[in-house]
Amino acid sequence: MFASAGFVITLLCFCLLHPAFGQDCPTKQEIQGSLKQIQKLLSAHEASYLQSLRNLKKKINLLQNSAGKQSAKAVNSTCPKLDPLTNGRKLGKSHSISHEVHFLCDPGYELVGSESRVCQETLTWSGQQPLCRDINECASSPCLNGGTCVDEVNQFSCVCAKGWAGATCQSPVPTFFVTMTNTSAATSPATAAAAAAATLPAATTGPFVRPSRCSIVQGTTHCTCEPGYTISGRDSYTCTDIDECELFHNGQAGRLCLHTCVNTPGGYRCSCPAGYNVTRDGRSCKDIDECATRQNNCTKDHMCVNTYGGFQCVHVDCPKIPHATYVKTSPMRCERNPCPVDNKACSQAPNSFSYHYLAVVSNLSAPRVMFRVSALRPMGDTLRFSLLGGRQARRHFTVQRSDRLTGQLMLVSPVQGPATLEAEVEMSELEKRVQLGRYITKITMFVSQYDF
Ligand SMILES: [Ca+2]
Ligand SMILES: [Ca+2]
Repeated sequence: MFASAGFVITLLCFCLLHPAFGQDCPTKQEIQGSLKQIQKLLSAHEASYLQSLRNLKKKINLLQNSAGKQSAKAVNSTCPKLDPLTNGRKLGKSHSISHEVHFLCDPGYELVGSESRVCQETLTWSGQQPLCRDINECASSPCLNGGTCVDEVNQFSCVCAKGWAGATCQSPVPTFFVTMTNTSAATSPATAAAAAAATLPAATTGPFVRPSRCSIVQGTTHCTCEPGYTISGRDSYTCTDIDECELFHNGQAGRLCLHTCVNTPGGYRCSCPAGYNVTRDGRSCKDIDECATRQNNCTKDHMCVNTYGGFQCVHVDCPKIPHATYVKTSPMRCERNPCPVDNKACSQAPNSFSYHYLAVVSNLSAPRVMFRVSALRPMGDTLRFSLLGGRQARRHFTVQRSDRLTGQLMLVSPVQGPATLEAEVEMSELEKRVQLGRYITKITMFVSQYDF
């Protein structure tokens, strides 16, 4: 539009300066018409230009306004700090406008007040500051049959009226249970068991029971038992003693007790037969040494021999053999009196008898050396060792030489106790095949009933 207007103006000026153009130049009316058109164009253009300027100004004002507001907000745009929640926690850390924080209570507590709060344009929080209140588990009166409810954090317990038991006092108490709870408060479980057993007929001493401890988590009741007890099949509120003796009868780790297992309320104990004490680890049995602890009744002319599970009072009498007499040279040894000259029967009788007592456990593994006989000062050139005694001795024993001067009594097969075995080892001394002397060692072996 500007280009066409410029052309008309230029053409007009050219005609005015060069009259030679004469009749080719537009008429005065035509020029006036053109000028009017140009004027119109310019006016329209001016109006549009002014409108653009006004729009621009408006936009600048708007920008200025919003920039001013932003800087005002930046001075203080957060809500005040919120108090921490006792027995609960606050979720959300931003305290800026339009941000939210949420509140959550610990298990066992309920929220009173606003669950969430928003930081408002006015820089204040919406809603009320909440608090966590302990849930009163007793509110629903869960204890039955006159029981008193005791509210605890996240759980409750019932103090039952006499004759009732269970987490909610729902079970009538058997007679023996009353006996047990009365005694167990002040005494050990073992004593309680003994008391219960003592006051009851054997048929009713059955499984020991105790109330369980229950808590309600998200509407579900969970009950637990003291150690040694488990929730019984009857209901989920009664704890029954675990019979460890029955449960671990043939455990992988071996027998629970080496002798007898005694089930007790909440546990178990091992017991031993007479003559034994329970070992420090509580599992095994240890022989009582009656000879060392004066728990024996052996008289003065007897000797006390401690055995596994008991003791023996032994007395040595020298043997009576024709043509020879013996005298006791020590409590365990008899020696032959000197023989008359040319009394062959006497000189061929054993020179001495020695007595030895061994205590062993039942089922001792075999073969095994039980005893050794040695010559201290051999007189001849040869020593011979042999086993005397009947068939019983030969069934269990044999005699071997272990070196030139020593013979040994061997156990060849395990012996099941209780039993007493006897064996005699003869040692002969020879010089050029002529017997110089015979020495008898009598060994008595006390085999216990048990293998511990
Ligand atoms: Ca038990
Ligand atoms: Ca003993």
